[in-house]
Amino acid sequence: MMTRDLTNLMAAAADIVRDAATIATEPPKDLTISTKAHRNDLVTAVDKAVEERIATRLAEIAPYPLLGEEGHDIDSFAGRVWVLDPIDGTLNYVETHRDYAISLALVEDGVPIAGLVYDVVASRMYEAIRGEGARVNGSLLPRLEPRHRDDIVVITDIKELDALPRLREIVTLSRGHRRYGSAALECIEVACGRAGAFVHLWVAPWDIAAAILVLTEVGARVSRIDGTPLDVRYKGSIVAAADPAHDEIIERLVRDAT
Ligand code: 2AM
Ligand code: CA
Repeated sequence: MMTRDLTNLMAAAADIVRDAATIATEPPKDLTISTKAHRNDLVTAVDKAVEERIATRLAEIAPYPLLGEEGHDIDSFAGRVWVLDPIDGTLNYVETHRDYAISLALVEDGVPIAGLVYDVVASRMYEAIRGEGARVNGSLLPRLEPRHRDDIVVITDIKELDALPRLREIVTLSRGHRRYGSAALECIEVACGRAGAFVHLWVAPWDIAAAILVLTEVGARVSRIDGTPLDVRYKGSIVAAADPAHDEIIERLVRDAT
């Protein structure tokens, strides 16, 4: 598929995502909240309805297999696969009513080639196509300026600070830390230069497949917490940061034992 075809496909996918977002902003009365096994892992009927709407409409325009958090599985990552999180930041959706996103990536042989992250409440559509840069509502995002570890805001959570004492040191020496509760939007904060780094111990393919492309298209670096490459097909940790902060964080976390 030519880049132009991919651009047209992702424009159509963006329309589908915006349309499905109205289920979240104006949910039908019969959708009720239920809980998964963990009390913090809320899933609403809205997640499922958004996923259903997007899956149905994507099948009409580009019927690739779809991996979705709320009930769509795939046999393999061979060829092209849609990867969807219908609501990333479900707890925010339920509790704070902001900072949640729809994340949709097109992944080819395990590598994201196009991605959309829609910040629903802010009405901001972040888009990236591999090699073509990243955009927000159509405007090109600038490449990131170099940032150093001690000169950035770090997005991370108490779980990470408890598990990684050296991350706590990094945060103490940094400008401070933030936590928004949507991994996709937290990656976007880094991609837009508002935060210098995002560190999370446990993200799933649907949380980050689209946002990673936005990050790499603006020149951010992305890896696992031990500095090894991040393969979006597998769950695991993520360190996303501007250069050279990324190397400096990994250096402190893994290589610098003193
Ligand atoms: P979700 O809202 O789609 O569940 C919150 O820490 C961020 O990490 C959210 O983006 C959340 O996605 C994601 N996440 C994925 N798996 C998680 C897990 N097992 N525990 C906590 N957060 C998880
Ligand atoms: Ca989700």
